[in-house]
Amino acid sequence: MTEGADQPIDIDLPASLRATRRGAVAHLRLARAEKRNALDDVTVLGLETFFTRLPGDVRAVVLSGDGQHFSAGLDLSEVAADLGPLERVLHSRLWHRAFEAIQFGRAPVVTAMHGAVVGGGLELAAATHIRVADRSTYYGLPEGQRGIFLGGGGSVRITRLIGVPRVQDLMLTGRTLNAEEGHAAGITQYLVDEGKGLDKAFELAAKAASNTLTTNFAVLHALPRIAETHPSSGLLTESLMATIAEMSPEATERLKDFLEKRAGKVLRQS
Ligand code: 1HE
Repeated sequence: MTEGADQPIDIDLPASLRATRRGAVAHLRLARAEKRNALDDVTVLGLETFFTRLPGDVRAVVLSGDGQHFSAGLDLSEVAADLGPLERVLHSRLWHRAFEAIQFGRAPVVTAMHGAVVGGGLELAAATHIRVADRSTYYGLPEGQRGIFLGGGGSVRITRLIGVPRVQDLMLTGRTLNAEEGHAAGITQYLVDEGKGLDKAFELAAKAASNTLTTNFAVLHALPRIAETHPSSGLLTESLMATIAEMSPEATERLKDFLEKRAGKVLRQS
């Protein structure tokens, strides 16, 4: 494969999602720009399919949105008035399933955001591991104004990112946060100039892809669970996970490389 050239990925996806790969990094695009990447059921199911069927040699994923906005959230045209309560609960559970497949999937996911990141769009980004925003990005939770509520995991994940008081403010008042405010609040780990988000996301994904599979598994699956568990159980889980990671053949190689001066040092970055 030519380094840097995008190759197709053989997963059957709806037209609203487009997947390619660049070496070990897959690129998944929300490709419904004419509807501002509003997330309809077909797209949410497609997200679940993509993240559960990711080829084993894909080591990281970049997620982005086509057009002027990352995502306008839930496709409001699908909120049918005649749905019963159970159908509505199951609809929300579909989102939960799809986003769990992202958060607890096999590969780290870096989201490149721009323009509107609202409602379910922000819930989607919150299920990924690293968020990069360019300066055109803004965030909102218009559920409050639409007469609905979070349903894609936002009350769990967005509150953990920015805290209950900020989520209450966004939902009660319709306030939006700009890219700088969102960064200060903790939504993003990286804030870059307009148009530079995708390059930054690929740079970060390539770094994550170069880690060992065991370390990335521990970071994705063990770390968030340890953080939520009772400290004494967390510490035990940490020791067990550390043992598994240290005993992987790649770890032995990497530790030897460092001790024999073949590995990079941890230097200050500008
Ligand atoms: C949509 C949606 C949508 C756009 N569902 N069709 N989300 C919201 O409340 C956000 C609603 N959207 C907006 O506020 C604006 O569209 C944007 C600020 C994101 C972009 O504005 P703009 O001027 O670029 O685009 P537009 O003209 O508003 O939209 C273009 C088309 O997309 C238009 O359709 P058209 O047939 O007239 O061309 C819009 O109707 C359509 N569109 N957003 C359906 N969201 C699991 S629970 C999660 C709960 C939520 O996510 S609530 C938040 C819903």
